[in-house]
Amino acid sequence: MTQTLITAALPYVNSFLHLGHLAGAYLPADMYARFLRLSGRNVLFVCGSDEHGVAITISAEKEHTTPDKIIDKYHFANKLAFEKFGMSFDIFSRTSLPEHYDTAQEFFLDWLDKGLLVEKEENQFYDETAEMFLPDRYVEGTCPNCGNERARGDQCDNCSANYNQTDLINPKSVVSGKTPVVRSTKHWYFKMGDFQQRLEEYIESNASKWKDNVLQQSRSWLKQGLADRAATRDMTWGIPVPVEGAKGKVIYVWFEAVLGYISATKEWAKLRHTPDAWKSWWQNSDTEYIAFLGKDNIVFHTLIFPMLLMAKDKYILPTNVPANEFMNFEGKKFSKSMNWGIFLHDFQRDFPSPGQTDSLRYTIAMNLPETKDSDFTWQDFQARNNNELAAIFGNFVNRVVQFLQKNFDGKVPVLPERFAKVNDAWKLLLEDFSREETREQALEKYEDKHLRYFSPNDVALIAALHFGAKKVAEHYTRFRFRDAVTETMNIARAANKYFNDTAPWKSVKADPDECAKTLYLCSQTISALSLLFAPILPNTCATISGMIGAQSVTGEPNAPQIDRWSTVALPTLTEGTPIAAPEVLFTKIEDSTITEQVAKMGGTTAVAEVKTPAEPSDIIAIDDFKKIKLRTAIVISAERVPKSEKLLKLQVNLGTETRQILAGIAKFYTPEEMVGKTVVVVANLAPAKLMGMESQGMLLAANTPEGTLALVTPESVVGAGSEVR
Ligand code: B3M
Ligand code: ZN
Repeated sequence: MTQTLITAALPYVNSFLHLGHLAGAYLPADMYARFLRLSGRNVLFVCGSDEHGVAITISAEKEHTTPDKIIDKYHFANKLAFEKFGMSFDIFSRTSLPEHYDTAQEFFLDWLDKGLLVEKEENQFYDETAEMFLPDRYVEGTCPNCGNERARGDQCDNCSANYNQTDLINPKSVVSGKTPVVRSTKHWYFKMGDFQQRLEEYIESNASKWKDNVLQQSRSWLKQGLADRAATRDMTWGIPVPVEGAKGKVIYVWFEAVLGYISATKEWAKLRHTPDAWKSWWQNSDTEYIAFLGKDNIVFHTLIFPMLLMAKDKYILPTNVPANEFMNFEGKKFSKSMNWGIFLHDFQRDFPSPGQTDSLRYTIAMNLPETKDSDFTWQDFQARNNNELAAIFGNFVNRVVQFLQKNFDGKVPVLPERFAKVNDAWKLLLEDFSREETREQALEKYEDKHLRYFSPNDVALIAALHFGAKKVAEHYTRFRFRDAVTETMNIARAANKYFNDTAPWKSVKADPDECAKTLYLCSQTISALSLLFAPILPNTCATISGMIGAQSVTGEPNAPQIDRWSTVALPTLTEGTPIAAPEVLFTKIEDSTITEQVAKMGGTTAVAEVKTPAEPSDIIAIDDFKKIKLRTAIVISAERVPKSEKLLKLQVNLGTETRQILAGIAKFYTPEEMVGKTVVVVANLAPAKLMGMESQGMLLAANTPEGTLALVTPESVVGAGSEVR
């Protein structure tokens, strides 16, 4: 198969994208697409918004607006957020386009023609108050499979079970909150049983390549036996069932959304003025098709979608479905209602630079939930940025470029006479390497042979590039993205080690020829790293390309189809090429920044105990106490106030705002100790001036028997801005 079609699940446009979406499907899909393009493969990467179904209409009701306003709002917001995140889609389409209506209706009529749809009157939940049938998520209840009390009508988020909504225990209408009644309604049912055997064969023929979680879910569905499944719903929002007498019925969202990949490809073809070009992807046995998605979408892509494609004939089926598990945030499941998690657009507002976007991509990539659920923490984000990207990759580039500025006129060194043949020798070395499987074998066999032009350090560096790139490629090909990223960073580590081991700051005086060669190798390594990191850090790699005067090659769509990956270890920069002054590729992230972000997540109500004063005359009414607004706050920064023994100047985050507070605690707490602490603040105290500075609140602290002060802090993590009462 010579070309690869990549799809990423079409996100519902009922909410903003959060980092969990990126980890589940989008980042691996983008890394994969970029890697393949950089390897010279013909790639088409397709995505778009999923704009129908109950997820959208419920959101519209919640936001007191209409579904078409909802889809516009989130479609454009998500599209922009994806762009800033560096998603290299060839097209990001939407299922509300006429193209998609035509495609979905065409498929539906074809199923009807082929006798694959049967009309049946069946029982469904009906809300008598709202006077409507309750499709899918319009009903909630207890999962018949695991007992989760907040299971949805079509699927349980806890155990991923799918069932008939009338199987729900204790069902409640989401619209009125009342218990629905059962009424009969007519629908078109897809005869899935007809495809049982072909689907079994399809799944088993892929068993050696597919991930365990994907196989297991698919097999367990098949084991239960495929029953008829309603392909229509009683709703007005959606694609109308193109049959007479079907007023008020639409095609079930899952039976049309998956076809959205095809419609999106049609739109892509149309925009390029080659309207038939979509066929060379979807109806071409030379296409390998990889579908990326999160674990809750598996069977829709391994069974339902293939079934619809089989039914239509001529279409290719997914070659692989490398679905991921879920990513949690700071140890807890993402929850929109609890404000727990990180929305992409919030991240982009607080960390707008392209380098910071890359740090996010890197951190998510290192924590991809490939085999089990994983966790994103802000501390990890900081550590990955500071200790890996900045300290290893950024540092190498920086040291080399600075050294070139200082000693080589800011240019790739011209090779001295003694080393004039280095490029030829380099080629020969790589030819020898390419005969060996592993780096160890290669070094053992060929190191000595090449010592005429290269030092052992040089040979080790070139081996790291060659075998590293090979290993990374293998990981990508097997959908092991975490390993791919780890291995890429190991190459950068080897580069740093090379700089240390060759110590050019010594050889520049002791052996200038050797130094020139070392820096020649270092310059080539920067160029190689800018390619190897491109699938993960496209922005940074584009910046580096600019610095070395090279064309930016980051696996973007429509770039010339050249295999650069397999020759990445060869020198590409010519002697004397100017290298621009170093740009800071990764800025260090301070503790206070992280504290601030942690403070923004979540926020439940804290209850502090209040002791009744001893003297009856001190007693106040509850209403008097209620006048004092106590809130938790997180200390973002702290510093001593010059000429004051007592005061610390603090910046504290109250959840919705940051305030400056001057606190008389300098004798008992150092500024360093204070940063990151959660304190209790009187939030509605009139501002006061202390030593010429404004203090916008007061901290609570208790007197200790030793005559010192002890801060009042909540016993468990509550976040910033929680009410204390
Ligand atoms: N819209 C799932 C989701 O956004 C769903 C995927 C459709 S893929 C065709 O969670
Ligand atoms: Zn369940």
